[in-house]
Amino acid sequence: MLTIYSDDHHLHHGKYELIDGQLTPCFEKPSRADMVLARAQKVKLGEVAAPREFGLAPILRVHDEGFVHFLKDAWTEWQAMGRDYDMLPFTWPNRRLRQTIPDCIDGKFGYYSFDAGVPITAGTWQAVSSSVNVALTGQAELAKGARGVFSLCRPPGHHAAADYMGGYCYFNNAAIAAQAMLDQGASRVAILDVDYHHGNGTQDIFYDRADVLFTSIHGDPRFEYPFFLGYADEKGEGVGRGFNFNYPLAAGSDWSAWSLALAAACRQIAAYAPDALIVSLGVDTFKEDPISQFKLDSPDYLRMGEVIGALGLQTLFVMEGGYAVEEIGINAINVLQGFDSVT
Ligand code: OKS
Ligand code: ZN
Repeated sequence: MLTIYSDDHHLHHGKYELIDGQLTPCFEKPSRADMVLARAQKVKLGEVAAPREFGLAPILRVHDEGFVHFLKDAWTEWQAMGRDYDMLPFTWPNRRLRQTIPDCIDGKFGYYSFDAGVPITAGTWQAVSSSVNVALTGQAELAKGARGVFSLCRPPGHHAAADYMGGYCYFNNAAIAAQAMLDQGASRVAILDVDYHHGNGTQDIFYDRADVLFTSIHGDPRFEYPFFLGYADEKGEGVGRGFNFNYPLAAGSDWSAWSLALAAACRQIAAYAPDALIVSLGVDTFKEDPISQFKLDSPDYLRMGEVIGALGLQTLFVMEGGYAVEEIGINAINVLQGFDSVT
């Protein structure tokens, strides 16, 4: 399988995030993608290609213009305040607060985010733009006829909605790739989000649409981030009703429970008969993941890839989460090798 990868992700390396009330070194760090790339090369998964530049147009098909320009100019505005350390937001427009866009950078950051898990550094814009290009280059290869392509995106994207970021995610790489497929003539695209966390951003972007089916298997939001979306009764709205499916699972879920949800999601995807499938590939479902509570083991990821491959669809894998850095390469690449083994 072809992998799309850029070193530009190294330009994004936040220092701290808030976990359990403590400022902690960021779990979402450059070594994650380095380990996945190293494993792809070690097992000779296939060619590794650099992304092409797609510019802002495909991003603006999904994201709000004010949001995109906020992200583009944020570091410059921050520096103009005499600050040279990581940006973090700290105030959000909660219930009964005004949904207005303040002039100052701190106010704007709160407006365009939903948590403090999105540090902005000097290289963040370059890294997040490049991550989108990695997804779009993979999409272009799929459009040319590839059966499967791996977009090794970093930073990840599935928590980012049209006009807000959060949870290590800035631009929604998978959603931008899905919209590009539709814009190039696809009628229906399915997204399967296997990351441990609910893909709230992707769900929100396509919630009122029937041309994208969104399915997600994740830690039950009653106990797990992002807490405020990802419940089983979220089925879509308007013409999008019946095109959104969530499988929240209990803490401690292993492959036996997880694979039942996968089988159900795959039945829905098959019934939808999409032109292509996008997999939001997070491997934070792993038993040793430091911030997650599922119990998948490394061989389970081979099975995951086989089940996804058995759908027989053209499939774009887009990297999302996974923080057990020692095993992230083995686990992510196992999914792709499992997929390749049935094609
Ligand atoms: C707290 C971050 C909470 C978890 C963020 C989860 C990111 C992730 N600062 N999403 O898939 O892996
Ligand atoms: Zn995750």
